[in-house]
This record gives sequence, C-alpha cells and structure tokens, in this order.
Amino acid sequence: MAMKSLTRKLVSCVILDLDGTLINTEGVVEDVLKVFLVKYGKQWDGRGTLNRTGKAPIEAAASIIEDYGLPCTTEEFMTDIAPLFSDCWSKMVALPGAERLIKHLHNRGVPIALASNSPKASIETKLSYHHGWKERFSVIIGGDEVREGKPSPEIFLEAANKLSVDPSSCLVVEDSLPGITAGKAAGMAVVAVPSVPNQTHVYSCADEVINSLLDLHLENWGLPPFQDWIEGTLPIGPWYIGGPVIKGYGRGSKVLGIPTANISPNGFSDILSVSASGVYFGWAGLSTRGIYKMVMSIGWNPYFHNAEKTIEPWLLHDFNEDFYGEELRLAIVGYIRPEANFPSLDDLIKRIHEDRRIAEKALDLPLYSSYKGAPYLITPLVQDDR
Ligand code: RBF
Ligand code: MG
Repeated sequence: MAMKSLTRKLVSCVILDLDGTLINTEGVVEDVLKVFLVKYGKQWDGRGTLNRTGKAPIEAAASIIEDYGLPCTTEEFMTDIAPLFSDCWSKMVALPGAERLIKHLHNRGVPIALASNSPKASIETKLSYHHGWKERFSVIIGGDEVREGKPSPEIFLEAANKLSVDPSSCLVVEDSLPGITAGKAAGMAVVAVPSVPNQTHVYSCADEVINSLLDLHLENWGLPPFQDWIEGTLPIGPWYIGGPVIKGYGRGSKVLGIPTANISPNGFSDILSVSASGVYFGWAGLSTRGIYKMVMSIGWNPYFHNAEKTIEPWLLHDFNEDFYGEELRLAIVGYIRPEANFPSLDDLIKRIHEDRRIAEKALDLPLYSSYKGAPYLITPLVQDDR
C-alpha cells in the first residue's frame, strides 16, 4: 500500500509486536467478550475495537467498561473474565506470514525481539502454542517489565538496548496505533500491519502500511529478502474448502464479465477471518464436471463497498452452462497480492485479468500442479454430523 518516502532507513534488527501482529488475539478476545457481555445484559457490537488494540489488558478492560457502561470496576472485570480466557490461548493462531517471517529472519541471522504490552507471563503462555517461536527471539519484553507501555517508546528502547543496537537500526512491525506511535517516538522505522480492516488513514504516521505480513518486503529496509516468491506467486497452504455455489453463473457475471462463483462463507469463517484479504489461486473441482485452474479473491471488494468478507473463485474455463448450486471444491495453493482499491472499474478488471495470467502460468509449475490430483477435489460430499 502506501510507502512514505524513497529514502528509507536501512536496519539490522527487527522488533515485533505479538497481539494482532503475529497472532489473532483480537478475534479471540471478541469471542470471549461476546459471551461475557451477555452476563451484563449487553450485546457485543464491535464498539471500540480500534480504541482497544495495542493497549495493556487493564486499559483495554477499562475501555470496554466505559464503551458498554458496565456496572463493575476494572479489577472485578479482570477477575470475572480471566477464566473465560484460560482455554482460549490455543485459539490464538498465527497470522498469515508470521511463522514465515520469524523463521526467515532467524535463518538469515537477523536478530529479532518481541515487545508486547501484555505481561511477560501471558506472552510466555501464548508463545507456548507456537512451536519454535520463543527460541528464535533474542529478546522478549513484556509490558510489566517497563515503567510505561506503548505508546511510550520505553519498551522499544529497552528492546534495542538489550539487542545492543542503536534504535535507528531497528524496524518495528506493529498492528496498532499505540505501537506505531511508540516505535516512531523511539526513532525507529515502523511498518504497520493493521489488524482492523480499511483504516489505513489511521496509520499514516507509519513509514509503510501493508495489508498482511505476506506483503512485507524486507529488502526495502536493507534486510535479506524472502526467497520463496516464484513467478509473482507465493506458495501457501494448501487449504481445502468447498461448498455449494451460492452465486455465480458459469457463463459470466453481469457486472464485470468475470464469471466468479461464490461459495457460502459460513462453513469456513475460521479460514476467512484469519486469512489476509487478497488474491489467491489453486485448483477447483466441480463434482459432476472436472477440475479446473482457479484464481480467487478473499476480501471485502473495496470497489463495491461490500460489508462482509467473501470468497470469490473464478474458474478458468469456458463453461457454456450455469453451475449454480453445484458442489465446488477448492485447493488453495498460492498467494498473488493484497486486495486493493482501484481508481476505476477498468483498472480493477485489467488487474484481475493480470491475476488470471499469473495464476494460469504458475499452476503449471510442479510445485502447484501436483495439487490438481488432491482427492478432496473429487470426493463427493459426505454428511458427517460428529
Ligand atoms: N475487488 C476489489 O475491490 N479489489 C481487488 O483487488 C479485487 N481483486 C480481485 C481478484 C480476483 C482474481 C477476482 C476474481 C476478484 C477480485 N475482486 C477485487 C472482486 C471483484 O470486485 C468481484 O469479482 C466483483 O465484486 C464482481 O463480483
Ligand atoms: Mg498489537
């Protein structure tokens, strides 16, 4: 997305935030809040998410009490809600590209620090569900180990100090405004990876705003680049998802002349909620017809101001019939680019056709073509109620 200036700083170390940057804490917190607020006769409506992200737990609690007018103290709130969190740690999954980033930097000898407003003990608990992460950080600092958490620069300055480098040699990766503010105040380069969608303007003090960690270009900061991009594509997954086609015509959609075939997002809200919005590709199986190359978008389609995240595969084949209602199976194997807004419909259509070319060519590479034979693509739907 937006890159501020062409004279970017070159760095030698990376400092990562944890919640919302490496793991999907916010989604899990939301699930807990939904259940918890019912106790007070309130209904979760997503209020204040932007205010809460990046705050220390106690401050986040205070802001929820205020937002929902709860009749309790912050301490009571924290005590009451704690048990609900205890079996949630394992649901805090790695965000797209987190594991890849940590491994890559570590393998290439770039020192990495973790700096989080969460208390050290919760950081340890969260990390324990992600094999091999803890060992790869040279430094880990919790919010309870500094006098002032983010947005104070203290936690990042302490991280630089422990890494024995100058703050100006550090790149901070952050999802929240307090974190970005802290990083800039510490004199560091800051890449924002917003965990709240469509709020790019809020992050304008960052040096760069990207859509997900998959879009991080380390070479922009003088760091060793990722080596896994192949012909404009990044191997991911494979993810297998499917369901009946709920929209889509087979012969061409009315708006763009691009025959996409929506499947209902209900069954895989998990995959949807943690996957970065963007363009992906892979193989598509239609139960009675065959297996086809496929390029797809996951996201909000900013051009059309959609309110919900959708999955919209385009089967790369000339159908002369509709396949509405048929069972569609997908093997998603690669990523192409972040979702973007385009100045005109023409630009959007041009870009989607470019995505098609990239996907069609890449799917002939052995790396991707091998998934064409995945049994999932042709297995008839079996009802399993267990
Ligand atoms: N919509 C957007 O607003 N921005 C995008 O970057 C975008 N990329 C797409 C890429 C592919 C491969 C496909 C199939 C669709 C994409 N769309 C995007 C969604 C497009 O707007 C959608 O197909 C229309 O809503 C027509 O149904
Ligand atoms: Mg965060």
